[in-house]
Amino acid sequence: MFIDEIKIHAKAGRGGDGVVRWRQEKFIDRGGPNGGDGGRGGSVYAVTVQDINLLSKYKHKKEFKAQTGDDGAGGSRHGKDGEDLIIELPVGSIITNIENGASVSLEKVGQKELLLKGGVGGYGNEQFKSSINTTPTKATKGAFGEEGNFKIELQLFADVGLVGLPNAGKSSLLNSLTNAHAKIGAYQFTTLDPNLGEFHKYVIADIPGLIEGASGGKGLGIKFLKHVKRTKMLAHLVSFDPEGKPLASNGAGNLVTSMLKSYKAIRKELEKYDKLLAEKEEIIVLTKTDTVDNLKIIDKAVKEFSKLGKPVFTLSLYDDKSVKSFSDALVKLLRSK
Ligand SMILES: Nc1nc2c(ncn2[C@@H]2O[C@H](COP(=O)(O)OP(=O)(O)OP(=O)(O)O)[C@@H](O)[C@H]2O)c(=O)[nH]1
Ligand SMILES: [Mg+2]
Repeated sequence: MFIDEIKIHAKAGRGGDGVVRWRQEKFIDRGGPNGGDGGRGGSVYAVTVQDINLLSKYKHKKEFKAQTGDDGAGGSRHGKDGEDLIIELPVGSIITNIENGASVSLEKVGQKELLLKGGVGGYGNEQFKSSINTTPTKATKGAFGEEGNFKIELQLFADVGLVGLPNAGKSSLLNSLTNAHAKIGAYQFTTLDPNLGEFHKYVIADIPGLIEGASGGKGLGIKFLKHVKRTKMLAHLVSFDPEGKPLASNGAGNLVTSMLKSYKAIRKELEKYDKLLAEKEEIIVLTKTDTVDNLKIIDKAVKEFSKLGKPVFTLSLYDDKSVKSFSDALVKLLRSK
């Protein structure tokens, strides 16, 4: 299952204690102080990785703890530092410290952020040696590491987000343009989790679950709309074969009208969710042209959709040329940004 929000508790390591030790010298009962300092406790870091399914790995792991520093030792030996704890999180994660509200956004693979600092080690008695006190019996304890509760929320980053009614052909298009292997089915809501694919160094996301009423919770509701938020451009797919009905029963006018209607219904959901979403750059992709016998219907649809003032493309997955020319146009569009 795709998980895009988790809560965790994390704790940095406590510093090791400083110790009181004495040099062993012949004939001297108590040599000079040589108790070493404690090691630093391990810190907790978040590191960004590509895998968008990673949060599900933490479903049952809610506690994270970095290593404690070792105590100092005689012979001025410094305790070993505790190992840092690295929590891998998917790119697009927003980490919020629940107590103080501080938040950091992971936007690039490899990005590393300090979440909690390990405690410093305590001082050994050697540190307290001075001209007036040559035999200090004082050492200090290691400090506690920071700890905190965090909310981690994933909001995908994508260059293109595929939106549209169920069955519009979003996952099919994602698979044919990218390395993705999204599930495809001749029924609605085949896709229950977002899928990502790489397209000429850009990322395309298949955003499932939009139907009329989605912003009010219908279908998969708004669960995935947040992933559209940080998507640079929307490709809105509208199928020539929305219900799988034979076209004979549909006049050209009827079909194009119903396509416009379903387009507008989705637009309304986007707007209701977030005005900014609706203002995003959008291209319109009219899919499944192979299901249309009368080419005039396609022309009419292109004409009507073009009135919206956005780029309009037509394609069929059974027509390689149409996929290729869409793909070329999309690359061009993305590169022009
Ligand atoms: N005839 C035809 N069928 C297509 C084309 N593209 C996709 N399909 C079919 O349409 C159905 C739905 O395709 P999907 O890619 O699963 O659609 P989707 O938009 O991802 O659907 P959801 O995941 O349910 O939102 C599948 O049976 C596909 O084989 C096309 O160009 N022509
Ligand atoms: Mg799908």
